[in-house]
Amino acid sequence: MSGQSLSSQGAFFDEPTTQRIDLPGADIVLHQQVWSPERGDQLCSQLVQEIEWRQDKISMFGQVHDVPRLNAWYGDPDCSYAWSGIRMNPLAWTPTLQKIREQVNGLAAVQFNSALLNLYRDGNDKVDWHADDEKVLGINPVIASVSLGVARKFRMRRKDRSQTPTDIVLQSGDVLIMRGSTQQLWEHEVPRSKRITQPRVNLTFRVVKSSS
Ligand SMILES: O=C(O)CCC(=O)C(=O)O
Repeated sequence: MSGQSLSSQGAFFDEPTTQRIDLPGADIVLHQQVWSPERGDQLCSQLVQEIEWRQDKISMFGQVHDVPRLNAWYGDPDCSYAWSGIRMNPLAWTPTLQKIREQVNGLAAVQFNSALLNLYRDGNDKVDWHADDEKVLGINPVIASVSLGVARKFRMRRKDRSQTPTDIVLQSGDVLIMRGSTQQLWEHEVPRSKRITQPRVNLTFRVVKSSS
């Protein structure tokens, strides 16, 4: 494991807890167990079945590859989104997503209008270093990231590399909220972890300012 690890690994809390993650230039709060681990795992299985997952492709150095995870984009009707040349029109909120959205809106005090969903089928799936800094999200976006299913490392590093990367272990039922200059100054990844055999669903709620 690289860097320091900030979150409890495998800890169990009876009550939701809120922890500020102290990283220079970042504004990050981790809400642990917004859903119990059991409820988080149930929601994960439900979303694996219910969501219209898509296998996107990415072109790198003249070759086309599968993106190493499945994705879906849900949102209000005018919230289309594009990243790495992939354009996504929003699917309509399902009742399950709508309930999750309402809870996350309350936690963050933000009315999110869209969510990017990632399905990591097992530890081979990953997301590479990036920041959620697309123009359509505006300056200093608020991103609320819901984790359901198996725990995975969420690694953060400063774009200027002035700090050792930091690992935050995200457990089933956790919500990580990033605000302020976090996306301007920091990048994140979910690294591959070959020994993990269970799925994880991640939902990053966003406010898309206008059609991209
Ligand atoms: O799975 C995660 O925790 C992070 C997902 C992510 O970085 C993204 O959707 O932009």
